[in-house]
Amino acid sequence: MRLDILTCLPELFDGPMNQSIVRRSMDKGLVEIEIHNIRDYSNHKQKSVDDYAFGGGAGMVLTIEPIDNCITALRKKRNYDEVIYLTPDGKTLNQGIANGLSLKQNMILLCGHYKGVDQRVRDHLVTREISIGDYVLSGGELAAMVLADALIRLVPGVLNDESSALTDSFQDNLLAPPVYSRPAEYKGWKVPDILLSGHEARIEAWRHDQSVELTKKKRPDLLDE
Ligand code: 6GU
Repeated sequence: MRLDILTCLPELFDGPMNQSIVRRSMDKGLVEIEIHNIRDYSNHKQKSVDDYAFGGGAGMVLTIEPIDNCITALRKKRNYDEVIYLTPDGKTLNQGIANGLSLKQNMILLCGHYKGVDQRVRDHLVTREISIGDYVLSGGELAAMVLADALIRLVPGVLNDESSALTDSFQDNLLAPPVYSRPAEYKGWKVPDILLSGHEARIEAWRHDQSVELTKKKRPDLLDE
């Protein structure tokens, strides 16, 4: 999987994209991430990437030219399966969307800022719009990192225990069961006996039961889907 992330704040990606699973996936050669500063594609003397909105109103708009220049330059090098715009009015990200996108090869993630991007970018260059929830962030960068993380951990070979992505909460619309580790008793707080029984089939049944009960209690909406 290759992700090309377009942003006017590339420094924001320095930390999170160089840690743990993301770093390892890149070191293993399973994932490539390149951050592009939209400013580098501006034809203005001041390298500006935003301008006033036609018709007036507060807030600057990311202009189409640098974004189109950047996407055009990238498209000359390879084909892209998706150009994803991160925006609070996009489709809310969930595990199903992440699973689907994790099968794609090359994707461009475009981070919005200010009052958003020129509508023509959305109409003509973007193939998909994704939000990470019903609240407003100051830019699409954190959302792009959330999406990247959700996708990268699904790429085969990225997780050490390949089955572990499959047992995540949400993977089958059920919350994950509780987990315990040593000691078996701490301050009188005990681990459920069944988990110490060594009875694999019964343990599996118990875990599934717990998943269903937890989901009913905490996220009944998932059972309706
Ligand atoms: Cl993708 N962008 C911004 N700016 N805010 C958000 C979001 C995205 N998703 C939820 N809130």
